[in-house]
Amino acid sequence: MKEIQLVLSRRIGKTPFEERVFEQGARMFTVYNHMPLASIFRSSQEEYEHLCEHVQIWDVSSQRQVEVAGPDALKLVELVTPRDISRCRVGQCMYAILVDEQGGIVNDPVLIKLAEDRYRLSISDSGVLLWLKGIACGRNLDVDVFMPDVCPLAIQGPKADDLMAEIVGEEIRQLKFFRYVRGRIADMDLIIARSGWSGQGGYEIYLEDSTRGLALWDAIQEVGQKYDIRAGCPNLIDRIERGLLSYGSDMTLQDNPYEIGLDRFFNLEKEAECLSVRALGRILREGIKNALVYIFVSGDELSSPRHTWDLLDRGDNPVGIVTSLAYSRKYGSNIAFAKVRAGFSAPGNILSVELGSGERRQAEVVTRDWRRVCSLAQRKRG
Ligand code: THG
Repeated sequence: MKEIQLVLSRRIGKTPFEERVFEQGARMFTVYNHMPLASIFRSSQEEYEHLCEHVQIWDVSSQRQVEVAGPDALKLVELVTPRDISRCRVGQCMYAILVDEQGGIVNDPVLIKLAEDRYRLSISDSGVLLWLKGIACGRNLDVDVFMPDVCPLAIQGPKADDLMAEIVGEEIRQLKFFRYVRGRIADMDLIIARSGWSGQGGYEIYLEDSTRGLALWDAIQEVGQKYDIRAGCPNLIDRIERGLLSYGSDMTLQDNPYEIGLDRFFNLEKEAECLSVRALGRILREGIKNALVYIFVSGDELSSPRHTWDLLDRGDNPVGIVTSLAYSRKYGSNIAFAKVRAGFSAPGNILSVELGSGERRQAEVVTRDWRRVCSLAQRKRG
């Protein structure tokens, strides 16, 4: 395919680390929250293998921060997510899906509680700032909603623990998943969380002064040399194997959290007022019409669809779409997320995928629960 170039104008934000990302070989980018986000350096497969064995440093500044601060901060956050935020403590992160008054998914941020009256949402690719400002205005809430000068940098891979222990101290090894501490790197006070968008584990460091981005990057990379650290980016193969969903691809405002299986992160019993509770209750009563499932697509290696591919039943009726796909050597198959009509979501169901080229491939529903894909896929092969 002909190479397309991306023009970086003022409308596309500059990240504090991007110079290093460009220098260190990023070849392809996407735009995420109006910021450049690398998607390939060498090849997804090569980077996947390196990520599974060593450690990588990722510029994920495009996971923009939306801060909610003031006396009504908790009230506003509770309004926009069905998750029970009253149980979140300072020092904790929570995967807090945002749902609108009709039950549609607005975003799926990682929420960080900084203080009783101060929260940060580390957002996926949609307009959370304006949504929250609109609600705060409309309800006369006493809060500030703004994007602070804060950018996350991810350190992912099995050697992330050794690397970070060497940089900030041995105690960091004890940090639990989705907890954060304050640490010091390159003379900066930073929030360091055990989180990140990979299946290989690691940390996310929140830079609070964009003029010091390169200093932070260089300090980590210097110590990282002996761990074979490389610049990288979220990896498609790894994230599909791990079951991490991407807003805009695997879920949109048109989908509700039950279809996507994200209802495991909330229940409708929480005490605080919430915009989506009534709609979610109605959706439950009326029945869930679609399901996000894991499928295996037969044949040789395919690349992820630019537009969604249709899934057809045996009578050639469209019954769903493929939302993300990658070839997994671990499972010896193309693996994908697909959104299908509820009647077609049972494991073992055979469908066909209509590729853009007109070619057809067989697709088998493997499981509705992507956390179980590993065991199922291994059983299938064994
Ligand atoms: N880190 C930070 N911000 C982010 C992302 C991130 N913003 C955008 C995007 N990623 C948000 N989406 C997700 C999706 C999944 C997870 C994190 C962010 C995730 N999920 C775990 C899982 O599904 O197993 C754990 C969820 C839990 O147990 O609470 O980590 O990556 N800063």
